[in-house]
Amino acid sequence: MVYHQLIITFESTIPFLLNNITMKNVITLSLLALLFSCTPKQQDEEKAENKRPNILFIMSDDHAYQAISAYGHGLNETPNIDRLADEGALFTRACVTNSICAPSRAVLLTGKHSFLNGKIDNVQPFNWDQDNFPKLLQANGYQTAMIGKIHLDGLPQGFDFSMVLQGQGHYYNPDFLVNGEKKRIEGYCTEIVTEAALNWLKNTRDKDKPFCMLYHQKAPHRNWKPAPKYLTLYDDITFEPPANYFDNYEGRGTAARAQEMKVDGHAQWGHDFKLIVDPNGDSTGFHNELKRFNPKQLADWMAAYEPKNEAMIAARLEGEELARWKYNRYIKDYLRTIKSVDDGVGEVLDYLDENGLAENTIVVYTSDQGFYLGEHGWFDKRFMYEESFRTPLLVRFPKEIKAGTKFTNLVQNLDFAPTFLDYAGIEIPEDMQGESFRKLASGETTEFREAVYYTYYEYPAVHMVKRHYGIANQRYKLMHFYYDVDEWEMYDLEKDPNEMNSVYGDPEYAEVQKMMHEKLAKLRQHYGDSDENDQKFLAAYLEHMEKRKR
Ligand code: SGN
Ligand code: CA
Repeated sequence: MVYHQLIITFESTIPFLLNNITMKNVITLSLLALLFSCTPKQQDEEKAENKRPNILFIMSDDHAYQAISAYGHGLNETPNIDRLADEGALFTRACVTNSICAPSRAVLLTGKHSFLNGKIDNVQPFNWDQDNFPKLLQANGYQTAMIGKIHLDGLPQGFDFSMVLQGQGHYYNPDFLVNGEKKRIEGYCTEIVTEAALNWLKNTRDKDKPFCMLYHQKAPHRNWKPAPKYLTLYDDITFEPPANYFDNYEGRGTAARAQEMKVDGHAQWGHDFKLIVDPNGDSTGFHNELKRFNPKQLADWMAAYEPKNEAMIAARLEGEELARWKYNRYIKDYLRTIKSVDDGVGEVLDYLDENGLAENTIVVYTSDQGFYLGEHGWFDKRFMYEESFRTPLLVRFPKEIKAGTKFTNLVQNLDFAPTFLDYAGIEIPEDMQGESFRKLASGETTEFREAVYYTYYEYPAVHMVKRHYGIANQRYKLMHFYYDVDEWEMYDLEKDPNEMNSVYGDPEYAEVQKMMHEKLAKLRQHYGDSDENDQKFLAAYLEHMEKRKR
């Protein structure tokens, strides 16, 4: 076919050449043409057609959907992450089962709720011996890698290659466990993780096997230290805080008032706002964090921050003005760290393009949970309120997912494991609790679960968000806060999308309330959760914390 076309082109454009050509030359020319017309990229693509798909799972830490431009909040630009929505699907109401780091990752790996996989909070150990989806992929011929933050102690199981931060990890000059061996790498964490991911893709993996790579950034986790090249990004902009930044928590229960996660109240002068000396002239202790920097990193940092810090102190801000300054310092640093995450996504997407892998690779971008960007006056997460209950989710798989699709379904992080197994053609174990969203994403069905179940346990602890569980469907959300309170809250998200007024106990909602209680009881039973579980985990947590004190 290609040969034929070549001859026709030759005939029509340069006939005199053809007249003078011998048969031997024609054969040589046509072989050459064949070679050039079928580039290595196309060859790869053709081979890939019959292959099981690769999985590139990109997870960042605490990345709020409000800070991805594809979600349309107008805060920042993330052109590379947005590509996944343009060329694939954007899930607008993806959510988590437990809005905190390590438990969220345990749910991702196991496809089971926290109360079943046992990792209920950030502090108690995770059992790596249990089944996880990378183990199953690996056993079925996949090459697997885990690079970046996993926040689960111990040597990761299920990976041919692992390079993981220890615990939270550091933004500057981080320590990694590379296949179990400790190694400090000089540089900026987000860039190092991207480089390692590319290196594995280019040089390490067995190219004859499908791959599954978990590429996990630490950013934009607290305390939001930007890369050297983005230290002054947004310096010329003033951000307007969300409308409910000055929330007074009327209309909600004790839990919303008792938290310790206010930008103007709980965030710290040093650790969060990066002042070395606070407005009273006292040392904040932040200089200790800078001891990790090398001389060049330190010089760049000081040059970028100190003039801004000095100007702020000289301005003697108070009240609302000070609260606005704090919001701006917070949001700018947060968004600066995201800029590096987005750059990294661009680099790996380019690699897929350049190597003919884009067609047959499922690319997912998500976060371990959402985050408050000043809504209700907060940073951090944990609550079942929308900003932290939801998480960004963008999925590209050109073979099955139509470009530019949007889904409002209640997809959960619980669904990743079964979904990936489904794509890989591997049987989904009976005890996985999530649901594959493959058919939903491809448009083969519009049916999906109607309501989701949520649990949160880490209390008393940093940020003081009370223990709670709840149910959400498309319109309503019912939550129960327990342990040192016994309070219910319910929200009508259609009328009150920012969850400013609980309608629990409102006679107008009596029917809805009854219906939601019934659904919640059913879901708890369906997933195997109960008050006894809550009490058991509470006792275990309190005992663990007691031991840690001793
Ligand atoms: C650290 C942070 C907290 C954060 C938890 C959990 N403090 O303790 O602000 O809520 O991690 O985050 S910091 O001093 O380390 O910045 S999680 O993402 O790992 O769950
Ligand atoms: Ca997190």
